[in-house]
Amino acid sequence: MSKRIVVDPITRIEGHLRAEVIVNDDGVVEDAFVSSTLWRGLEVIAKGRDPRNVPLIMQRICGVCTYQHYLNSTKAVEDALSIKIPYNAELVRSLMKIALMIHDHVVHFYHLHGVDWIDIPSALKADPKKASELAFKYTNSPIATGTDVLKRAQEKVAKLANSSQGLGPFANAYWGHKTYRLTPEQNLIGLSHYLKALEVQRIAAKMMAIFGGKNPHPQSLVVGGVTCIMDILDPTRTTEYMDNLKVLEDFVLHAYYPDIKMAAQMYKDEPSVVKPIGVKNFMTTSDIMLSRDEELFKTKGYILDGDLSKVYEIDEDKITEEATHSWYEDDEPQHPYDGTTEPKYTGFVNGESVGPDGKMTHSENIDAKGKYSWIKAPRYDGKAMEVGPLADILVGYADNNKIIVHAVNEFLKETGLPKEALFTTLGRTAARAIHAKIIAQNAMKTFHALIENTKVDEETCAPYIIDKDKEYKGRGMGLAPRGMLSHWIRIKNGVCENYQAVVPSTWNASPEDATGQKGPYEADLIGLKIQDLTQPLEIIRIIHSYDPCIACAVHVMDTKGNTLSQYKVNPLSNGVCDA
Ligand code: NFE
Ligand code: MG
Repeated sequence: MSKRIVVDPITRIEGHLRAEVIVNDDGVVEDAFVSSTLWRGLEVIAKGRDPRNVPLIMQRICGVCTYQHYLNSTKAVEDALSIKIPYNAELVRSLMKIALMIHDHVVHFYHLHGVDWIDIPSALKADPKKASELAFKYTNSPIATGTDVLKRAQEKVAKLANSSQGLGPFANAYWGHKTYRLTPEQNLIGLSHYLKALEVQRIAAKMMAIFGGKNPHPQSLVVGGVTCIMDILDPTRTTEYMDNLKVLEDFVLHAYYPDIKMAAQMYKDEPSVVKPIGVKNFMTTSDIMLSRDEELFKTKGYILDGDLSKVYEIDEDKITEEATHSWYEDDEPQHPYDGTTEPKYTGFVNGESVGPDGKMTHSENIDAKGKYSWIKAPRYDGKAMEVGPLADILVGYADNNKIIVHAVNEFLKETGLPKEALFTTLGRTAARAIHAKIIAQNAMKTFHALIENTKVDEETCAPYIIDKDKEYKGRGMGLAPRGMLSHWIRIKNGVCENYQAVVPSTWNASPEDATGQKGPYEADLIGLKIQDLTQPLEIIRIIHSYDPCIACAVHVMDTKGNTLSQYKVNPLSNGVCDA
């Protein structure tokens, strides 16, 4: 008899996501549904606002890819008003993106997804000396793997384990699960890098703040360019960026990437991560300016059904979002310029699912026949698409982007994996490290281009006017850490008339559409064998490989419109807020 497993929340950090799977008697997933249980409605808030303010509001979609919505929203307004921004502004925006990308990739692997691969308590059993020697197998210049550093990492976790809080941030996981494949020594290397990555992510955040004023939510972009001219022209600021970039590059090349090689070698026979993925259509767009004529990810295109022999050009008119199974009024596919976002919450239905003791228990379940998620279903020409680092890598590979081809071939050679392994969960997690490596190795080109250009040109902002008698429309497209992101604006009477953001996690976490076609998360779960129904680590590992960001995907409110909380700020109270 089939059984239902509910995993909720799948991520606590980036908004609420729920997965429900139906398994057969062999523990194999026969059907899967993924639901975002959170709605924010930022696209609705944009309406009627001055287009120059909209990017600042859109930035609040997410504090993780914290710069990305600000940037793409700014680009959308610039596209609508036909503004060409100065080269310096392009380069600075690119440098901020580079910092964001590496920040996000490192945080994803170590702090959000790494513990799906690295069994932390197992690291306490490791011999630090052996682990220290082992680290040289994966890189000639390992980081944070000296015997003393590894011993200290063990001591830190042992102290947590013996404290009243249990394992602290490492509590509540499926430690010891049969599908963990690393040895204690390998787990210890991963643990040490987890701790080191906390420092590295802080450095990356500082880099964004050098040109952005602060992080999260940098403040230096305006429609027309950037405002950080004094930082661009100050050698102490630019040198600080450069020095920090070297730290990031070092960590990516000598910790993150080697750890992924280690994981790839050890997990290549673990069926749950090498199961072929469900949606084999991948889409990406060009991004990351290196210089006036060079972009790192050059291709704006897509591949279909895993076929690496043909790259298709994107026709933006074919991008739609529909809501047959999403909690919005209009079911029909809509182009984002004309997209609507009218909430229509229908809730969950009574049912049962496997409880923590393995017995069936009453639960509120997803209404698979009706509406079941706040996430819409984006489609390209009616097709579901995966976006993200794996898509960027695969489409670039298919398009013969030399940098990408070299990086992918090197990874396959170093790990002994076949090309097909890219089309798996393991491939998706590896692609993100390859992405980080490619960015880290090329970022200095953008930096030098900025230094050279500021010797002859100090422009950072282009003038423009908004004619209230004219109607405009424009979109900002680019790569966010989780994939292709687009913001779409219509301007009328000098204000935003309509706004839609079609976000990476929306593409990937999409529910079914009217034809029954599933989005990547759902399709990926089907066929998955779960070893222990009370410990569905395999589900979590697959979903985390996409790095779901539900704050982004549905852009908080109580569904009944109730006030959640009220804040009274007293400006004379030395910064203390009364909640
Ligand atoms: Ni909130 Fe985001 C990214 C965007 S969502 S993290 O990357 O855009 O997918
Ligand atoms: Mg949207």
